[in-house]
Amino acid sequence: LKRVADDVRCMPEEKVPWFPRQIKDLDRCNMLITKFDPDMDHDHPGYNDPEYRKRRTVISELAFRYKQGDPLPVVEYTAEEISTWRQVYQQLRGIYPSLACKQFLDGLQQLEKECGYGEDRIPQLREVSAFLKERTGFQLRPVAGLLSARDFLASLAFRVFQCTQYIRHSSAPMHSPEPDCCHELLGHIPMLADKEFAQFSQEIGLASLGVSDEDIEKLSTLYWFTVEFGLCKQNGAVKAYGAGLLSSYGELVYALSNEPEYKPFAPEETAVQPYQDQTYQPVYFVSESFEDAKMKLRKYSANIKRPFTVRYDPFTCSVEVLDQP
Ligand code: NLE
Ligand code: FE2
Repeated sequence: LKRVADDVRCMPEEKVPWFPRQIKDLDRCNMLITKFDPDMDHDHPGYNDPEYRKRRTVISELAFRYKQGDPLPVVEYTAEEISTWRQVYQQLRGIYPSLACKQFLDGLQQLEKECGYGEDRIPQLREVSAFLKERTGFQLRPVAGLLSARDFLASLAFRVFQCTQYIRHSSAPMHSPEPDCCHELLGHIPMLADKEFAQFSQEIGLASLGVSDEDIEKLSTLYWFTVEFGLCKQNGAVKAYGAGLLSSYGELVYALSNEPEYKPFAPEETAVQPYQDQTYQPVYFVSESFEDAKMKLRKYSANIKRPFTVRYDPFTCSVEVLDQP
């Protein structure tokens, strides 16, 4: 393998989209999708609540100002915010044992024992990031809202998970179309405490660097139906491993109710399935096991065409770009 010139514009294939090469380049991976913004979307439950919108602005500022390597911002949550968290936590905690996959339950148990998870307080990103770093090398960075798929996936290549820090509106605790701290802390973090899942998440990230818009779209659709809304068989029962389900009481119950449509997980087909991001999914993909979903998605990612290969150097936290052998 020979090393190619540092500048991607010099590569044989002309139009390789820019991608981060060093962990500090993630400061440039902050393209937001203003889809469910409480200031712009009339259907957002916070649209008519000026207090809530003000609070969102304050918390967004923390993310906009953040630079890689800064200590993670600490948010003093209000009594109302903690009460929303409590409601979400209590309700979900009650149904996790019967509906969540084993890897998730293990992770959550560790977080409750060692990272202050519980219904009485909202964990701070700073402590959760330190916990994950020790377990799987993942770290968190704050983000102001829903990110573009390309930027979100790119951060995974560096074992960085971009997390929102605001909480959903108190009038709609059971489901939110946009990510919030309940979604990150309850849906994603327990899974990211699993070594293999962490490895697999980074591989998806690496596979996304510099690929075409079309491949990003497919990869993010796959991410959607697995990491966000995936179901898998475990000991003869169907369980949830997707973070979007594990942070929404309403959708978690619905997804395992036999009411929606279920299809076997098959990457080529799943990658082109149109998806629903306003409300519950009409269709879920079920894999034979958690491992099966991981293996199939990993295989798919590894086969995406690129005129170069990438390799992560954990010593320098950077991505090396190499010519195709
Ligand atoms: N529907 C999820 C929830 O209510 O927590 C959020 C999904 C974000 C993709
Ligand atoms: Fe998510």
